[in-house]
Amino acid sequence: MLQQPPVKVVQLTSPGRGAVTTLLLEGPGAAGLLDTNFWGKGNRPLKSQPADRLLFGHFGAEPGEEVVVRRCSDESVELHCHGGRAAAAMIEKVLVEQGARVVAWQDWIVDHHQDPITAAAHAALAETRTERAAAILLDQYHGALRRALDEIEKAALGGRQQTAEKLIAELLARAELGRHLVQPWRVVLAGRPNVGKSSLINALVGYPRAIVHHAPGTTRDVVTACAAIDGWPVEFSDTAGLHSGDDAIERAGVELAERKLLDAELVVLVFDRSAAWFQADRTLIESWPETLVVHSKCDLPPGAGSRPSGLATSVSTGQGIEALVCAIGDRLVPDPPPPGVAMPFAAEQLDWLTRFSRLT
Ligand SMILES: Nc1nc2c(ncn2[C@@H]2O[C@H](COP(=O)(O)OP(=O)(O)OP(=O)(O)O)[C@@H](O)[C@H]2O)c(=O)[nH]1
Ligand SMILES: [Mg+2]
Repeated sequence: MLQQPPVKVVQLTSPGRGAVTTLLLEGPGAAGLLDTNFWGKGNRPLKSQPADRLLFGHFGAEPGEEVVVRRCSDESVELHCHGGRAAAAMIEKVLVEQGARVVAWQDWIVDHHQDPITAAAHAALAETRTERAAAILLDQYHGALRRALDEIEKAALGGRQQTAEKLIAELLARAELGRHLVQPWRVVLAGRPNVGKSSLINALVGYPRAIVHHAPGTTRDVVTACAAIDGWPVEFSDTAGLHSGDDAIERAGVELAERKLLDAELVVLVFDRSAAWFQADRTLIESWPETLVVHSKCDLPPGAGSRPSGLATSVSTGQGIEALVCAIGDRLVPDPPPPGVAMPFAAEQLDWLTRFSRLT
């Protein structure tokens, strides 16, 4: 006789503290397994209750954990308990002792989709942070990327190699954007000490994330903050002022800053417009030619020396901050994709495209 597979227990809400944690029990015997542990009003078995009715009761030995239960079918039951790790962990432990198997939500998603692209889009949707990125992932969930891949395959099989290559190139050109639907763009603010980097990151994210002080050398560690620019997820990093000093802690801060700069997708170099322009400033720009140049403190009288073009900003008056946000958005995504466009967003999709392009 075939043995029945164990009931799966999947946590559908994010791990960690929250108001409510939702567990799904799925598989043959799911409602029966919950019945063994659930006692609601009148102690009527779950199976005898109408489907989809919300039932309040308790789970486990008295006094039990307060839960709300919904039987979608005999093979699928939702259980909502208090948020936080303890309640869900206790319920999972009891169910596992009775033969259930805990399944990670990512694996549960894969089991529920025939197409790996739909499964990947479903999982990525749970990880994405902005509405725009979610809309693009939703397009992939609804088949935009699958249709594009099918078209490539059809073109290649039909001997239309050039069409296939063109379509592959189009998709690969969007790969960087696709990667950032879940991973934020890394934007690093750098410059000499006291030029206003921390003030600027605070203005960009809209709250006082980094310490601002009139003494140079205030920021030593890398301070990060996440925001959305034009709907794209961005991680800003504030760094220690770049200079060569004797203080060991400051030197360690500068080394950290330099490492962060190497890892950046966009560097915003900040210069204090109210201070004189030095040769060291020019050298800094030459070291980071792709950078976005900002001249800060433009509410103050300008310092001596002619300086290269850049965006004038002031956190005191707000001048140039909106323009800086737009400039960062334009640099990261110069050519925003139209709605509904196909976009690869996972490593295995890029592997497929690269392998397929070698075959055509
Ligand atoms: N008037 C004026 N002052 C500013 C502006 N931006 C920053 N400041 C002042 O400049 C000083 C240094 O600002 P910070 O933001 O701490 O500079 P920083 O580049 O992060 O400095 P370090 O962390 O030491 O490298 C503080 O006294 C700020 O209040 C501005 O736009 N206008
Ligand atoms: Mg600082």
